[in-house]
Parts: sequence; C-alpha cells; structure tokens
Amino acid sequence: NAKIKVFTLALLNKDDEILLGLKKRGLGEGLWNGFGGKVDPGEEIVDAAVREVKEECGLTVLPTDMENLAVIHFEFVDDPVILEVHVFKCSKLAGVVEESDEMSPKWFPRDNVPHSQMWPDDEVWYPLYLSGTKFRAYFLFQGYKTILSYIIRDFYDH
Ligand code: 6U4
Ligand code: NA
Ligand code: NA
Repeated sequence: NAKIKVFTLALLNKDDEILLGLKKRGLGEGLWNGFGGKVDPGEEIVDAAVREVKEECGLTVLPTDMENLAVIHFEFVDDPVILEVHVFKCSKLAGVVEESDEMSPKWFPRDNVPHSQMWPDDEVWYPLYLSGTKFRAYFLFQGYKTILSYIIRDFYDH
C-alpha cells in the first residue's frame, strides 16, 4: 500500500563549487542540501526542479540545462510513504543568490561539503555526483539518521 511522493533536488555548480542551502524548516531542517521540493500535481518534474531553485535560492535555471543525475527512493520503517527524489545537476546559473524563508544558501568546494550536517545518504552517493555517474538508488531508513540498507544501480537498468 505504499504511496509515492515525488520530489526534486538540484545540485547547482559553479566552477569547482556547489551551492548548498541550510534548511530552515520542514523535512531536513538544520541540514545542508541541494534545492528542491514537492512536484505539484500535473507539473513536469524538471519544471518543479526549476521552480524550486528559483523559490529557494533566487537563481534562474532553464529546464534544458537540468541534467538528470539520479532517481533515489527513500523508504522509512513503519511509514507507508516512499519518497522518490529526482536529482538534477545544473551548471548554467543566472541571477543572484538570495536567502529564502526556507534556505540559507552558501557556496562550498565540491570536494569538501559538510557531510556531518547533511542527509546520511548523501555521503554514499556524492562520489557518483562528483564523477558524473548517473544512478538509481534505494535507501531504507530508520528515523532520519540511520540507514538500514541501500542499493545503488545503473541509471539505465530497470
Ligand atoms: P514545502 O515546505 O511543503 O513547500 P517543499 O519545498 O515542497 O516543502 P521539501 O523542502 O519538504 O518540499 O522537500 C524536501 C527536499 O529534501 C527535497 O529537495 C528532497 C530533499 N530530500 C529529502 N530526503 C532526502 C535525502 N534523504 N537526501 C537528500 N535530499 C533529500 O539528499
Ligand atoms: Na524544499
Ligand atoms: Na513546494
């Protein structure tokens, strides 16, 4: 009886840096993460990704510049809701970075992000992002801090 909720997550690059936001409220509060959120009913996933980037950090990106990096499913023990997170990479950024109600943005060196203050799965798949390897993954969590198991496979396998 699992219900799937679809989310986006955008990893924004400039030279050797990545823009992360410190989440100020809601899911992932207190953690550094890329920008994203729920896909609205009827909305294209990539359009949701573009919209959330604008809302959360002020930058303008184009759907055609959003590269599909991954689809990750998150399941939580004793919770029937499965999160399906579509991860995009984008290196063509326009506009000015601005803090939002939800996120406090900051540039980090791509190879030196604050993993101890990020979702624990990020440390597992971040090397794939750094090497540009597209993937699909599944993580089983107990609460929000403990990964019980995970699977990573090729993006093109079904
Ligand atoms: P509201 O406040 O309803 O407008 P919205 O911005 O639509 O929220 P939000 O912020 O709750 O949605 O979305 C959660 C964000 O956190 C998405 O970008 C996906 C991301 N996310 C969720 N679980 C994650 C995880 N385990 N690892 C990760 N990102 C995760 O790296
Ligand atoms: Na969000
Ligand atoms: Na939203």
